[in-house]
Amino acid sequence: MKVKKKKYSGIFRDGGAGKLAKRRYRERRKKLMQREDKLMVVTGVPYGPEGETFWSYVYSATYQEPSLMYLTGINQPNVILLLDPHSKESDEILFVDEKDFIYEFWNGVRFGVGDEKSLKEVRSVTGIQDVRDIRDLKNVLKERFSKQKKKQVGTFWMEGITNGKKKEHKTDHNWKFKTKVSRWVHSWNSSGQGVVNIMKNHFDLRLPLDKYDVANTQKANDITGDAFKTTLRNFHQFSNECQVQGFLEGQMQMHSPYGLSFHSIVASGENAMILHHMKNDDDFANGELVLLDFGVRWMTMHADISRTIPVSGRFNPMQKMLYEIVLKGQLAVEKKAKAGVKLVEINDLCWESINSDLEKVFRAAGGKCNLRYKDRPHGVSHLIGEQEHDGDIYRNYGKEPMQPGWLISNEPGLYGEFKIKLNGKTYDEKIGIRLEDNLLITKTGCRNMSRKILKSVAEIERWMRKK
Ligand SMILES: [Mn+2]
Repeated sequence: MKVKKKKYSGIFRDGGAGKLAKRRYRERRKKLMQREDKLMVVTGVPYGPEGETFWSYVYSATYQEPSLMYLTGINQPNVILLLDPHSKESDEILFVDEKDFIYEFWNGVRFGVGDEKSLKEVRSVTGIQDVRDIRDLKNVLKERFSKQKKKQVGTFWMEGITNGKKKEHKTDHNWKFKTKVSRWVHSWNSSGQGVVNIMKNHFDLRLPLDKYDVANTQKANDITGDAFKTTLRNFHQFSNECQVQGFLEGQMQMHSPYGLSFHSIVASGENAMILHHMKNDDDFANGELVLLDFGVRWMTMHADISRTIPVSGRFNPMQKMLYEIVLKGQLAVEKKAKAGVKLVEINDLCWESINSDLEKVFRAAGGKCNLRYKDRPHGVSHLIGEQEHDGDIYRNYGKEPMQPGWLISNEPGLYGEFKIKLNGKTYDEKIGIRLEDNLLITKTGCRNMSRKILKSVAEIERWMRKK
């Protein structure tokens, strides 16, 4: 049987929209042009799927700068998009490297220019008609800039406010690109406004997911949930963190070619008090809990899930009590989350629920605890989308009313040393418990995209018993 290979799937993510993919990306670019109404340039990543540290054997199937991915679906390095809403010539130009056939012999197809056939290839796959050599960027931008009434150029970088102070993220490629373009624009017109940030409008468009991204998110959650279920069923075979990581990630990657959302956290016993424990090299001790934070991508969307399970297959009474306190906090968030509500509000609600239950349930039963933090260990929610942590990195979105289509994490946790005597038996453990689901915000409430991922004490124990 002859199978047609998906030649461009590695460098162009159609987002599940198939034949409509080009139109979908074009619509996004048009909307951004309407909002910004100015000349813009957006850069992709300057490095390939191995990232910036190729010596550490990192590989990510999806690695494009998310702002460029959102606007074009292109997943290859050294790509820059120019948008010029007032141009009569062409309102969008894609800049790529020269076609490199030796590179392709080794690594497979990559968009490039230099000959008519290669040019046609970029046009037909991406839908962008004006495609040029990236070495011409400066000259083309200068020429386009000279025709603008507004003497400014928009580009994307991360900025926000923390503790009342303006912050700018100055270590990534976006900042480097912004600095370069800024220098150019200043040399062409020192009296103009120079470079301005399009981050706000970009995120306003990008953060509410469309129907394709919602479907992709559901798929990512389903694969992640199935991998978790299979891991539970096989858990009796594992005696350390690394075995669980290998098995769990294998199960996820078997079902998605788009890579993991992030490096999995497998943290047993007191390791779970380290929020981002990633070394995953410890053996399990009898009776302890193990915290898993994991997820896979589908297309450009992510699942970001946490579960905490007993190594033995059975929660002890103290573990169950604490687990259910966390679960209750999580359900409070799910009940309250809807468009118009702010993340800071559900954050307060969550930690109030957990802290008050620690008093009313745990301490009231004679329990003592020494938490690793004052009132709250971390925020209960972050945005998810083109990035596992999406939206501005300073999380100023927490103070804005949530929009329908936002995808948020719901991840309460409890970390510290706990001691209690129950039914004549004393339990004394350093524990980290985190439960994380992904919620799609709607006008009237939210849809829990992770609802099928096993979570109750009874379900987890049942699946860990199944051989
Ligand atoms: Mn998360």
